[in-house]
Amino acid sequence: MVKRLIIPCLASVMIACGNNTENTKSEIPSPEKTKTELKEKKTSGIGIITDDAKNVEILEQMVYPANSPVAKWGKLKVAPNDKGVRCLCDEKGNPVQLKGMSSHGLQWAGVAQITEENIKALRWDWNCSVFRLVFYVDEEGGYAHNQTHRTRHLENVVKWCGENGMYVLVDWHVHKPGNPEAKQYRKHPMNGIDLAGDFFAYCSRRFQNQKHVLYELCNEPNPSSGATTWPNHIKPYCEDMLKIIRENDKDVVCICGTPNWSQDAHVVIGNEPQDENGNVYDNLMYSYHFYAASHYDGVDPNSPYQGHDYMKPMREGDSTAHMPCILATLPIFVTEFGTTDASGWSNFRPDLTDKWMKILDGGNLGNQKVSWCNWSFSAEGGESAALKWNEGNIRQCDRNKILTESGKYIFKKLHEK
Ligand code: IDC
Repeated sequence: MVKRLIIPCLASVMIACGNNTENTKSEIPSPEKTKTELKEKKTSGIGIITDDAKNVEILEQMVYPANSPVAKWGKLKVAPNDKGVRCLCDEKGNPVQLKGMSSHGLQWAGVAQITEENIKALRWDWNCSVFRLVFYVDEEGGYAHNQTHRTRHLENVVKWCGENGMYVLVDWHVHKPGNPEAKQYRKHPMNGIDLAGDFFAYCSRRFQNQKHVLYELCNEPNPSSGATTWPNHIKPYCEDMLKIIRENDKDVVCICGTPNWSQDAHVVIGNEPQDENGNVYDNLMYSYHFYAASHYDGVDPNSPYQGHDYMKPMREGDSTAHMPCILATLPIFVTEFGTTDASGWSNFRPDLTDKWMKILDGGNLGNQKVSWCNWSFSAEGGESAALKWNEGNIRQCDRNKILTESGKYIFKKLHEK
């Protein structure tokens, strides 16, 4: 197992880290570029959606346990905070900050152990208010290759999270290929189905009455399979998905992936997804991802990634790069972060993660409190994993024995006020 995973992982770090600065630059349009190369592509057009998805039975609204996050906060929305900055809010419009764990790949379920008991433990022992459910698509046994992802994982986990009053963030895990418009997602070579459209048609119809469901339209768009830009690929993709979702669920919070492994949120500013009448969609957020040892403040002497300060643009903006404070400008959700380097395998850095936590807890010009999910609730993928091993019900295990150093750190963070 480990051998199989190391190779793609190292490759992804090399691309993730090596290309970051370059790609960040190329995403900031120069005036000439705006006119020519970045002319926006029209929506690609939605492909085949199956009758199964279109006609799926709509579930009745669930009742959430008293004192649970969902009972307290209800259906979330995006609204302004005291400073007028859009952010995640409860049903009444008060800012909320969700905190929780992300699953690993469900196709490697032997290591992920997403069971009913463990969802319960995440809510009541770990104090999570959100769980991110990750659907890798075309990678080894992912959603495209196995029906049970929908019939079992999606159905069960949405139900179990609801029964425990915990929000569930359903993530369409774009990773390889890195373009959400790639045929593997939009017109699958096996059957020609618009897999992404079909997935969100199914979810948004089936769960339209559930207050605890949120959608991440695409994890980490990236250039691994060719140029993947906000205006030409990601925005048109998100507009297609929103058209589908909003027909069934007019206000569910949706989070758009951003270019360069969800690190270039700034390219969204002034160019947010719009409906057919040209109105920017409500209740939209944008994702930002970091792996603390790779995406840090640029001054750590032990890091190979010298010089680039990833924190400053989020916290206060960066005038030399003509970047406003992202957290004072856009509603952001850190749908995935790691306490290690971007491979997930090594370099656990609680000190650098702490610096990020301060920013996410409102330490930014916009006073925006940023929700987060930690990668990952599993024993896979190296030091970023929270568990050392996990065979079944974590409640019956000695926490000190099953948690990794990262797991212990995150467990503590989840209990801080
Ligand atoms: C990694 C897994 C690894 C798996 C690989 C598959 O840890 O076991 O083989 O994906 O491509 C991300 C991605 C996430 C990565 C993670 C660690 O969203 O899928 O998981 N990472 O590399 N972005 C930055 C880091």
